[in-house]
Amino acid sequence: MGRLIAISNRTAADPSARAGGLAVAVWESLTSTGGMWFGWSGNIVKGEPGPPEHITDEGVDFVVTDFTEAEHDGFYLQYANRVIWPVFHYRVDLAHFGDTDFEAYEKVNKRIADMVVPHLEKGDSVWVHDYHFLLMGDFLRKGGWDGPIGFFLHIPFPSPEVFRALPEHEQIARAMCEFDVLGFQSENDRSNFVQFLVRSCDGVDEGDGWISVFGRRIRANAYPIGIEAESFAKLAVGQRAKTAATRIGKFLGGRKLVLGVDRMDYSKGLPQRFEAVGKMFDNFPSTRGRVSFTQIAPPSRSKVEEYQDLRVQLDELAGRINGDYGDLDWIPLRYLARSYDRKELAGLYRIASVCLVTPLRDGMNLVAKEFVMAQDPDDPGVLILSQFAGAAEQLSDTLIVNPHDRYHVAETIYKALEMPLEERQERWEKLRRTVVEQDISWWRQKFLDDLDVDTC
Ligand code: GDG
Repeated sequence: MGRLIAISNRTAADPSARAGGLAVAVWESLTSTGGMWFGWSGNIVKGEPGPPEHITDEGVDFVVTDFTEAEHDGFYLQYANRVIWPVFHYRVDLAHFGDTDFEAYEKVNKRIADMVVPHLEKGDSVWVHDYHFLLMGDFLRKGGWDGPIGFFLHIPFPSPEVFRALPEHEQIARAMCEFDVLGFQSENDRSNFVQFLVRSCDGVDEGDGWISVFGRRIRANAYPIGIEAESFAKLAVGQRAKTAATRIGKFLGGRKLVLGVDRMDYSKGLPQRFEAVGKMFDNFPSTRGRVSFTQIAPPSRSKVEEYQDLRVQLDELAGRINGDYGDLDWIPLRYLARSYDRKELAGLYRIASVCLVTPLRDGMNLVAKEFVMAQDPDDPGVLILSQFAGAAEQLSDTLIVNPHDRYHVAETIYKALEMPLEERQERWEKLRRTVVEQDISWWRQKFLDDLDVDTC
C-alpha cells in the first residue's frame, strides 16, 4: 500500500489546526498510509528562509517552510488572493494584475515542488489542494516525478470567458493538465474547466470524466466536499452550544433569529444580504420587532484593500438599516466582526429559525451543511441558499435564491419564517440525509478511489 503525500498552503502541523473538516479528512488519510504533508509554516521571515522544518506526529511527517516577505506578498497576498481568488469568484473587476506577482506565484510553486520531490518514493500518490498551487503538477513533473498526482480545487472554477481574463490562463491550464485527477466542488465547475479545454486547447471530452488533452489522458470530476456530519450534530447539543444559545436568547428576548455565518469576504454577498434584510422589514411590517438578524463575520485577509472596503460598506449599511427600522428595545440587524468557537456556532445554528447562506459565488459552502446538522428534528429551522453556492447542487430541497435579487430574498426570508412545521420537517429530513450520506469521509474516499489510493 503506497503512501499519500498532501500539499496545501496551510497544513495541520499544529494540532490545534486539526479541528476543521478538511484538516481532519486529510489527517486521517495520512495517518492510515503513514504519509507526509508539505506546506507553509505560517511564518514570514526577513532574508532567506532556513531549511524546512520537519515535525512527526502519529506517523505523519510534516515538512513546512517559512516564506520570505516577498513570497508572502507576491505569492500569497497578491497573485493567489488578489488575482486568482477574485477571478475564480467572477470578480474580474477586483483583480489586480501586477507585473511581477505571477513570477512570485511560479517561484513558490516551484520551491515547494522542489522540497517535495526528493521525498517521493515509487508507489506514493500526491494530493495537492487549492488555488495556491495550480502549477504544482507541472513543477513536480519537471522535478522528475511521474507517479499519480491528484488536485482538489476548493473554490469555483469560472466559466471559460472569465477564466480567459486571467493573463496567464494558458500557462495555468496547461500546468493543471499535468495532474492526473482534477476534483471540483460541483458539476458546474467541472463543466467550466472541461469546456475551456475543449474550446481552447483542442481537448476531447471522452465522457465519464476522461479528457484527452496536451497528449495526456486526465480525469476531471465533481467531488462535493462534505462535513463531519454526525459529530457536528453532537456539538449542537453539547454544553458549550447550549450556553451560546442561552446568551443569544437573552438578546433576542423571544424574537426569532435569522442568522448568517461567513468569513468577511466579498464573495459571500454580505452587503446584498443586509439590504435584503432591510427590504424584508420594509415590505413585511409584521416582521418589525419580531425578528432579529445576526451576522457572525470574522474578518479575514484584512491586509488586502478590498476587504477593508467591505468592512466600511457593512458598517454603513448596518448603521443605516438600524437607524431606519430599529426601536428603543429592538436591534433589527447586527453583525459581529469576530470569531466564535465551533461549539458556540453549533448552538447558534440550532436556535436560529432561518440561516441565510447567500454567497455571490462559493465553491461549496460548509456553513449550509453545518446548519442542517445542527437542527432540532422536532423544530428544524429553514436554510436559504444561494443558487451560486456549490452546495445548491446537493441541497436542492431547500429554499434556493438569487442573492442579487434583494426583493426575492426578502420574500423568501418571510416565507421561511412562516413555513409550517410539517413542511420544515419534510425538507430538513431530505437535506439531513444528503449531508450525512455525503459527508467528509465519503468525499475523501470518492476522490482517493479515483486516484487509486487505498486508505482503509
Ligand atoms: C473554502 C471555499 C469551501 C466561520 N466563522 C467562524 C467559523 N467559521 C467556519 C464555518 C465553516 C468555515 O469557517 C467556512 O467554510 P466555507 O465553506 O463557508 O467557506 P471558506 O472559508 O471560504 O472555504 C468554500 C471550503 O473551502 C471547503 O472546501 O466550501 O466554498 O471558499 O466551517 O463554520 N469557525 C469558527 N468561528 C467562527 O466565527 N470556529
